[in-house]
Amino acid sequence: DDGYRLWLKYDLIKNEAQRKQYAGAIKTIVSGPASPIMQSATAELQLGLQGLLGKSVAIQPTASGSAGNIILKIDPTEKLANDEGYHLYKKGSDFVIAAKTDKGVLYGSFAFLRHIQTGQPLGELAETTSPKIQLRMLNHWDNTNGSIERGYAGASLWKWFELPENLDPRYMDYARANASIGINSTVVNNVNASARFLTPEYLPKVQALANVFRPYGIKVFMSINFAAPRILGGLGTSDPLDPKVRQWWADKTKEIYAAIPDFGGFLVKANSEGQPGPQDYGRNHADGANMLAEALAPFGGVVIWRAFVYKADPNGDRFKTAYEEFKPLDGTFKPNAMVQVKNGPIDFQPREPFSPLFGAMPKTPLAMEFQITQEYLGFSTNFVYLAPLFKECLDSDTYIKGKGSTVAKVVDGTLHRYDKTAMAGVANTGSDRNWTGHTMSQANWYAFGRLAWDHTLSSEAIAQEWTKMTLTQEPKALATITDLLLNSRENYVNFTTPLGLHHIMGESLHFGPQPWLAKSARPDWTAVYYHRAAADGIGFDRTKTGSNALAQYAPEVQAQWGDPDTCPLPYLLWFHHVAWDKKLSTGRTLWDELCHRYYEGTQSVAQMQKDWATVKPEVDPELFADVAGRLAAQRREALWWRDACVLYFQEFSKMPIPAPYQKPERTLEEIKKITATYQLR
Ligand code: BDP
Repeated sequence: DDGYRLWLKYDLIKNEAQRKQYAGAIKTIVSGPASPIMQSATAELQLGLQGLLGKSVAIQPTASGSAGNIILKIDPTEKLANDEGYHLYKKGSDFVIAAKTDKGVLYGSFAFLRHIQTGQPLGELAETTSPKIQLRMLNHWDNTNGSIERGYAGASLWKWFELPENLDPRYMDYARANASIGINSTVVNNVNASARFLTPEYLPKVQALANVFRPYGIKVFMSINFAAPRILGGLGTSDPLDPKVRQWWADKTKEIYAAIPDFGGFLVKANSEGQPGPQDYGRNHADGANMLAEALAPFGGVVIWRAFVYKADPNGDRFKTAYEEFKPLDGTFKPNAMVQVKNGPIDFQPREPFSPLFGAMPKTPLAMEFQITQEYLGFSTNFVYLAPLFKECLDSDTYIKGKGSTVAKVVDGTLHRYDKTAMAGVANTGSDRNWTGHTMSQANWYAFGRLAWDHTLSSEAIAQEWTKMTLTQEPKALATITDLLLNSRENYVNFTTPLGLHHIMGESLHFGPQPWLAKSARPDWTAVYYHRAAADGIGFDRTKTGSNALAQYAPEVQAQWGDPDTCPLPYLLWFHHVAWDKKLSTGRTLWDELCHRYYEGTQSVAQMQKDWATVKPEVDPELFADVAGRLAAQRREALWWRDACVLYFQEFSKMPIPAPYQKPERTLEEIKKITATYQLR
C-alpha cells in the first residue's frame, strides 16, 4: 500500500461474516435524478462497494424489488439545516440517502460508505447532519512554476505546464478525497500571488481544474495579486478608488466567470510581508476588499481578505497588529466580503492563544484560517495530529457575549449572525505518491474537513474514524494508534516550545531550533524578540506592564491569562516574563519545568517509536515502514531541539540541568553548527 488511496481504500472487508452480512443486505444502487454530481455519487458507491464487498452492485434508475436498494433521493422537504446536509436511514429493507440537493446526496453517499468502512451495522443506519460552515476550503500555496510555499510533500499537484490539455487523473482523486470529507472549495494558488494566474495563459488551466472538480461539488477560488491592474493592465496604478482600476477588476472578473461560471471568488493577501495592497495608495483594507467585492457581486462571488498583517516595529508587538488594523474597519465591508483570520495572533505556531480578532468584529464575517501543512510543526518528518490544535482554538471562549461565546460560534456564524461562514486550511498536499509526505499527515487533511463540517466532533472520534479507514480496525492496534495521534501534538510542543514559548525556530526555513537568532531582516522574524530570555527570566510580557496585548481580549479572558500565578502553563510565556526560579503549579521552578518538558517531550518520541512497533502485525508493511522511518528522524530532530533549547536558555538561567536528566552530550556551539548547516542553501 503506497498510501495513494488515502482513507478511501475500499479494500475487501477482512471479517467474512461481516462482509457477507453487508453483501447480503445490499443489492442495487437506485440512482435518482441525473446530474453530474449524482453521477459522482453513484459511481463512488459502486466503486466502494465493489472493493469492500467484492461484488458488483448495479446502478439502476428504479428499485428492483423492495429489499437491498440504496435509494438516492433529492427531496427539498427533508428537514435539514441546509442544502448540503444529508439524511441516511433505513426504510424496510432498503437504505435511503436523502438530501435537499445532489450535493447533499454526494456527501451522504460518502457517509454511507464510511459507515461500512468503519464496520458499523447497517441495521443502525440513521444519521442526519448538515455542515455548520458554508465554505469549507483548502488554500493551496502553489506557484506558477509548480513549487509550493511551505509544501513538504513534493511539488504542486497542479501540473501547470501540461494544463489545460492534459488532465492528470489525480485531479479527480483529489476531488473525491475532498468531497468525502465535505470540503467544497479550493483556492488553487499561493496567497503570495503571481499576477500571471489572471492571464489568458493561466485562466484556461484553472478552468480545466474547475471542470474536473465541479462534479464533486468543489468550487474554485483564486488568490490575486493586488497590483494586477498595474502589472497586467498597464495602468499606472492599482489604487482601489481609481475608476480605471475598478473597471479593470470588473472586466477581469467578468472574463473569469465566462470561463468558470461557478467561480467562488478571490482570496487576498495585501500589505502583508511585502505584498502590494490598498495602503500603497493611502487606502485601507476595506477599500481594497470592497472594490473586489463590487466586481464579484454581479456573479455571486465573494472576496476573502486576509487579516495576516504586521509591521516591522522593534518596540511594538506583532501580536497586536491585525486587531489594531482590522477592528476599526468592522461594519465597513460589503456584504460579499469576508475577513480571514489565522487561528492565533502570530503565525501557526505549535501552540497559540486564539486570535483576539475572533469576537471583535461582529459586523464582519470572519473566516478561520488553519494551517494543515506543518510549517512550524516539523514538516513531514514529524508525527503531529492537528485535530487537538484546531479544537483547542475552536473551543476557546472569547466571552464576547458572555460565557460560551466560543471561537467556533464566531466562525460558524451563530454568535453574530454572520450570513457568510468559512473555514480554510492551508493544504498539506503535494505530488508525493501518498499526497502528504508523512502517512500520518493524511489524518490532518481528514480532520480538517471533518471539523469544518462539524466542529463539535471530538479529536478522538475523528482519529478513530480515520485510523479504521486508513490503517487498521484491530481493537488493540486501533487504541494504540488513537493514543499516538492524540498525544502527538502535546509531545511536539514539549520538545520544541513548551510553556508558551513561540517563534524560536530556524530562520526563514521554519525548521529546527534557533532560539539564539537575534538578527534578521525584521526584528519580529528573530527568536529573541519573542522569548526575551535574560538573567531575570524568560517570556513576553503582554500584560499592562508590557505590550498590553492582553487588553485586546474580553475582561474574562484577561482575568484568566493576566496573572502569572493562575495563567494556564501552556500560555504562560505567551503573556508573562517569568523569573527562572519562580515556583510553578507543578511544584517545579520555571527552569526545572522547562527542562522537564524538553526532556520528557524528547523521551515521548522514543515512546512513540515503541508504541508504533507494537502495531506492526496489524498495519500494511509499506505504511508501517514509512511511519517507523519518519519517527526515527523525528527522534533525532527532537534531541536537536532539546539540546539547543536547554543549552541556550541555560546561558541565562545559569542553573544546572535538574536530576534525573543528564546534561546534553553536545555543546551549544556544536548544536549551532547543525542549525547553521540547515540554513545553507
Ligand atoms: C507564513 C509563511 C509564509 C506565508 C505567510 C502567509 O512563513 O510563507 O506566506 O505565512 O500566511 O506562515 O501569508
